[in-house]
Amino acid sequence: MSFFDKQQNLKPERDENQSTHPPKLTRRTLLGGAATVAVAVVQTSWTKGVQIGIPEQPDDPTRRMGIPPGEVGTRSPFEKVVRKASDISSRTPLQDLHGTITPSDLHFERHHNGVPAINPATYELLIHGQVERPTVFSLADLKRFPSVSRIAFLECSGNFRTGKETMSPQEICGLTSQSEWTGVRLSTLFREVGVKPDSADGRPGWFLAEGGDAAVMSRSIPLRKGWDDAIIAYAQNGEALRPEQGYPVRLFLPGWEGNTSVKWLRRLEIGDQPWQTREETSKYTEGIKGGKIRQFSFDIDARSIITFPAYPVQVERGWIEIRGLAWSGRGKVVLVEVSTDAGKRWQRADLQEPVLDKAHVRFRHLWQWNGAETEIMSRVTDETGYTQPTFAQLIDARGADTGGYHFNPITAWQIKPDGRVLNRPENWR
Ligand SMILES: Nc1nc2c(c(=O)[nH]1)N[C@H]1C(S)=C(S)[C@@H](COP(=O)(O)O)O[C@H]1N2
Ligand SMILES: [Mo]
Repeated sequence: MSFFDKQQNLKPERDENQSTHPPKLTRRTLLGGAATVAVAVVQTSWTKGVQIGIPEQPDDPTRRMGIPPGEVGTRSPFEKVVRKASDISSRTPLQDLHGTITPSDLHFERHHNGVPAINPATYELLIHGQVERPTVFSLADLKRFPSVSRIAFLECSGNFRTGKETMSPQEICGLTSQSEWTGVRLSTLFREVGVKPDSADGRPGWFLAEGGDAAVMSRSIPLRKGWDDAIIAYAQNGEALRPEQGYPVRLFLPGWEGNTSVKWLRRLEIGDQPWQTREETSKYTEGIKGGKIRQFSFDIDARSIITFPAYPVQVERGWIEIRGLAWSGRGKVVLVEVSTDAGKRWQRADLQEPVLDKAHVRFRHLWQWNGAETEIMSRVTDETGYTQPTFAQLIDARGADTGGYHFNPITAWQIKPDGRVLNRPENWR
């Protein structure tokens, strides 16, 4: 049946809530399904609108003055897009987003002792230790240096959950988000205070990054990363950092586990060995085969996930654009493959340009679903040649006790004959 045939089938809607007006076209009307279904969807979204407190809608918005501009924008009240939050973290609703930039108010949050209130006027960053000129920088000082902006993801290395079929991308791996970060290169400040490129005996140097929150969260970072691409960030997506993201200043280490991007940064100390802080000894280490524990797993391993179709959506047979995100902390994504037959055959997905270094990349793959039960999944390969592993490969490499960090398995979605999309039970542990 063609699009035009379907239009003929649409009958004018008549009920108590709506006076007679031309039937509205919905995406559903355009893409398939019986005409009666299309009408039902219009009514459903209308009813929802009333329930969530939308002011009474004129039948024709062109006949009534709209609301005037406000000081800050708002999200349409029809868009029920939220971070799901616990006491210690909130998660980006990956299944509701498009493109690659995470709206700042939907960036995931992870804090070890809450969000501190820091006055930017009295804020100070101390850089000391093995430097020629120990220095205290105000926020204004930091903003005077040459600045840099960079689009990159931030992911918590504890970003993996599974255990039931009814889990969305947000629940499985919502601790990853992407922003444009602006600040001063740490290498600029290193030169300013006189950090020597290497310690005298050639050992790699380290620096300690310390937060000014109630957790006083601290991590030891190889100096190399500071010289390479570390940013002392004061802005995110064009505005000052959000308090939840470290206002007024955070360390941002592109591609490295989120924990090292210390928020509410107040102190950097230069030294020649790691400080062995809590976050790099009892936490943020993971088991490897043979009962050993690996420390300082800084890089985020390449990962991808299909964000559409994914739980909780229900799909209809016909053309479906499979969409998802892929990223690697080690560089650029070079290949994303999608399987629509439970991993038997893989096809190259399209990557949205520009493909940026250490950044979320949007991939897409057109698929015609015939209505039969199947599984869909994606896997990414980065420029180092690393390919995203299966759950079984990860368990095998780590031994039984995975510790839960740096767990980036291929995520598969079951497509049920009725169109429900569910997390695959084989991923359970
Ligand atoms: N000072 C401080 N920095 C911190 C944390 C914290 O609790 N305190 N949490 C870390 C962890 S575990 C992660 S994953 C990231 C989360 O950054 P976000 O909340 O901006 O997403 O910040 C890191 N930096
Ligand atoms: Mo984290």
